[in-house]
Amino acid sequence: MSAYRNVQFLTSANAVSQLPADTGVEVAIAGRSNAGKSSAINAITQRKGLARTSKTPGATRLINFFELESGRRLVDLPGYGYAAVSGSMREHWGSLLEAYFARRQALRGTVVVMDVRHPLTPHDEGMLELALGRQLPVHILLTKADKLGRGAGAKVLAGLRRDVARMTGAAITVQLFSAHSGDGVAAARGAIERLLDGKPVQPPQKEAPVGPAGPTGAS
Ligand SMILES: Nc1nc2c(ncn2[C@@H]2O[C@H](COP(=O)(O)OP(=O)(O)OP(=O)(O)O)[C@@H](O)[C@H]2O)c(=O)[nH]1
Ligand SMILES: [Mg+2]
Repeated sequence: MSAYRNVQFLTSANAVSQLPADTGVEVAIAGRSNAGKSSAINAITQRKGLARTSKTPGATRLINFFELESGRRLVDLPGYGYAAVSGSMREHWGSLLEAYFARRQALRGTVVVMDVRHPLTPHDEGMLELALGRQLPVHILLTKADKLGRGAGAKVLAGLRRDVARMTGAAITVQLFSAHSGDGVAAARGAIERLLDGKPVQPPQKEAPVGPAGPTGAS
């Protein structure tokens, strides 16, 4: 059974003119080529084979749109950082992604997928800047967590949380994930649902009351 009964592939785009109607809400999935974006989409929707996965980097060459429910979409972006693509192809993808992030009104947030064994490459940092440029939240999946022991995974998680915390003012949340073991899949689905609903992935920490009733207001 799928988590989304009517989930379906909607369309592919290789140019801004081919993007589907900019209505409803969507969350984009970005990440290095071969990081595990398409596998993450399949695990989260519980639909094997919905997004095409491959051992060969560069499998996803177009922007692929999947409709979870009417007006709610997941967007599989082409992977970046794949050395074997030609320079002109890389430029084409780069400008397509920039245009998508600059103009897409339906976009509510971005999930950035990183291999837990190689997190936060310079390309990932560029992606975070692009995704955060619109002041939209970012949720990071540290995937292939099954490749590391629990202790090692927890250490990478803590380190990355520390690293992204310095990107001041940005709403970035991080979790461990594995499409193979299923670890973190339910949490990732919850995060995407919150992004689609325009809610923070992690509710803000309770702060001490300020104002007349708070400590600063007492006379
Ligand atoms: N061990 C392990 N392997 C994974 C996991 N997720 C993906 N993989 C493998 O990593 C490879 C790439 O996965 P994809 O999901 O196709 O990666 P992608 O990011 O969509 O790649 P591009 O479309 O090329 O950008 C495949 O061989 C997957 O089986 C995971 O959680 N654990
Ligand atoms: Mg892919």
